[in-house]
Amino acid sequence: MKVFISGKIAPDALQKLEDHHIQITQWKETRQITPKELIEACKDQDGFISVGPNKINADFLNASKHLKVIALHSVGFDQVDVETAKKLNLPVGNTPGVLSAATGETAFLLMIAVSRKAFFSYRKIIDGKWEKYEPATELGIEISGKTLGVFGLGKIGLEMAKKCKAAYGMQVIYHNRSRNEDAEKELDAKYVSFDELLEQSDVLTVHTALTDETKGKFSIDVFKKMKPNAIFINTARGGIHNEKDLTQALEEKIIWGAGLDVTNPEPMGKNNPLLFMESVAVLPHIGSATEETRAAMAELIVENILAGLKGEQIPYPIY
Ligand code: 8YV
Repeated sequence: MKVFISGKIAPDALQKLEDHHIQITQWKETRQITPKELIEACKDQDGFISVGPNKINADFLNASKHLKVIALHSVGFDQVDVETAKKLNLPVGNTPGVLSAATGETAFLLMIAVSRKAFFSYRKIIDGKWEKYEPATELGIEISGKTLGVFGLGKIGLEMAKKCKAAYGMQVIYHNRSRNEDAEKELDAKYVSFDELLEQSDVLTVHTALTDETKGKFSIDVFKKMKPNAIFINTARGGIHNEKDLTQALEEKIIWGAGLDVTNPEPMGKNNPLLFMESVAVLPHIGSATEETRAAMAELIVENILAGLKGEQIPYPIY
């Protein structure tokens, strides 16, 4: 059996596939594979491990119906045309659960970094601009005792909320499509409407999937309903906030700061104004990038591939 991988994955996982006598072809260039190259690369394959933001759209799926399985190197599957995959009866699997802790840690890191203008201050040193002591300029704000608002309180949101409550005694409010009773019990989290979430959050953290419903949800009208001291954190998908509107909200001090692990587009351009703002911290989509999590993700990928190649039900299907 043959599997194409559009990037590098944890070596143990590669070894496991090879132990099963699977012939692997890997995309090793530093640039992302193009849609045309991807179709070509999957032509003679039995399975495909999708690393990176490949569009698993109708064009790709219709040209690749011979595949027995597609294993995503992600929990998010907004890049997949699920309806077409279903129609073609082509199993697609993801990596649920195992990246919640790492992504929660990234959201927490961004919150603290933003609150103390850490990235901006660091760049001042690098740029040789650490000058005389100024007690009343470029000040941060404190987090202790403030209100954390979670937009999408699932597994990742829960990890972030637990840390915020334990470390800073934050009150947790959340908005979801459905109630999260476990979080209500465990963290005394309070369910609120979307508008209440905007009005009451000191830190608003996004942990929902990118869907038609959430695409561009955080627009200027939404930012205008938030507190002027609010910090906006997004470690989910860049498409959930409108980047132009977020920039405006920060420039016009409609909100206080923002921490992003996801941008739109990715990669973000090096001259993007957000990179030069005092109370903004941007990371290059490293939410799940820990040794532990990437190894765990790779294990689930191997399970999906092995089952799919045998024609069995894959253990982590997206539909
Ligand atoms: C992935 C992610 O690393 O799982 C997700 O949804 O965003 C990240 O963990 C990223 O999608 C690259 O494959």
